Amino acid sequence: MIRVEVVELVRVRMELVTPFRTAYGVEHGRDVLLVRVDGPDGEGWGECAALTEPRYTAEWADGAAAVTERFLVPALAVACDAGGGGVAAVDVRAALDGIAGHPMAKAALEMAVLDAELRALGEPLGRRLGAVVDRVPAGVSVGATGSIAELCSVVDGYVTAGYRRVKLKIAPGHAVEPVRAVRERHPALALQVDANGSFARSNAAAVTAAAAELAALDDLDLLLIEQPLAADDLLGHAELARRLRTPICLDESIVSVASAAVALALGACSVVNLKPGRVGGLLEAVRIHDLCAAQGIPVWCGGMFETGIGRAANVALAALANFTLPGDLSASARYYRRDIVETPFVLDDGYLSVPPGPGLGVTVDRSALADLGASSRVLRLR
Ligand code: OSB
Ligand code: MG
Repeated sequence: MIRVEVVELVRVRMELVTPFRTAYGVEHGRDVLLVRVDGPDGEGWGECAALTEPRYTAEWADGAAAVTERFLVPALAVACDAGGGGVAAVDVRAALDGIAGHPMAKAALEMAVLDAELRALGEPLGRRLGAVVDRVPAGVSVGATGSIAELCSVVDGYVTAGYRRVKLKIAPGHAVEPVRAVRERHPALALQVDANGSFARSNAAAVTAAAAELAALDDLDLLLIEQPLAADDLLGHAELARRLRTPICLDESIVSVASAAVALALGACSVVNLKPGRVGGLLEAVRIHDLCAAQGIPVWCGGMFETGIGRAANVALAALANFTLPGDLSASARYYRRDIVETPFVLDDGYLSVPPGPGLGVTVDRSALADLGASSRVLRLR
């Protein structure tokens, strides 16, 4: 239980070190939304995973800020009033349940309350979530490039830096040649691909066309193919899984424990990408982790170009036992010239360390925020 008197919404534009091309568009940076809760028990920080534009999923940063201010913070205030001024992190989700959708906005507020609660208790997030290791292998997600030669040189750089797994973005017509070229240069590299749902909307002809192109990947020894079809096309993914040898992994399709249970029951995937923002919070992510563990389905932690704040949460989550594949968890410097936490995440022998301190275990760098031109809005709960 933590008493919340103030919610501060901090906005900051963060430019990516290199633009990131996917099947759905190019990301040049992120309009980051941070949520800070404060009160007599201390402060806590959360980061909203929403990107600048609603292309990956429906959420977007300005929309998340608006729904947080207008609906989520008032709902949290109601819960705090009912709880004598305070709320427990485990109760945040239910407190926000009256508002439909907006999982990334909700996840950020839950993260902030969880951070505050854990800091007050002196308990690290990893311990609360059930972490079993103190460092996690780092993977890197590589955007599409203008040429295969450029892709190979980018991948070479990450392999040299020590990344333990590489993910390549693919799209229809660009799913095989670039991946084959990387595989030929790096025969033993842990390699996987992500289509961001670009292989068509739900219809049988589209699944057949996707299978025809993606079948060529079966000889390239990939760990998995991530989200080939549209988010809602679970039957299509199940059909694809029957036609391909490479495991199918779902990202955009998995939005809750319930959707994960359906995907597993249908055989739509045999691996799950878990992003706390996409599923509405770290605590829901743990429940999906547990469901997958019980069914022998490995999970790994996806990324949303998080700053050190969201990264700290992802790394703690990825330290749970059933995160048996490396995540999209890269060093701060792979994303941003300057991170907004005092101790940026660095690669150590291809691993990132789980911060051992209380809560998220990171200290927000207010001077970095100021230098980056951050703005802030302070909302009072009463
Ligand atoms: O599909 O996994 C994805 C980034 C933003 C939105 C969606 C995705 C991604 C990535 C990069 O692949 C993950 C990262 O390194 O943070
Ligand atoms: Mg993905």
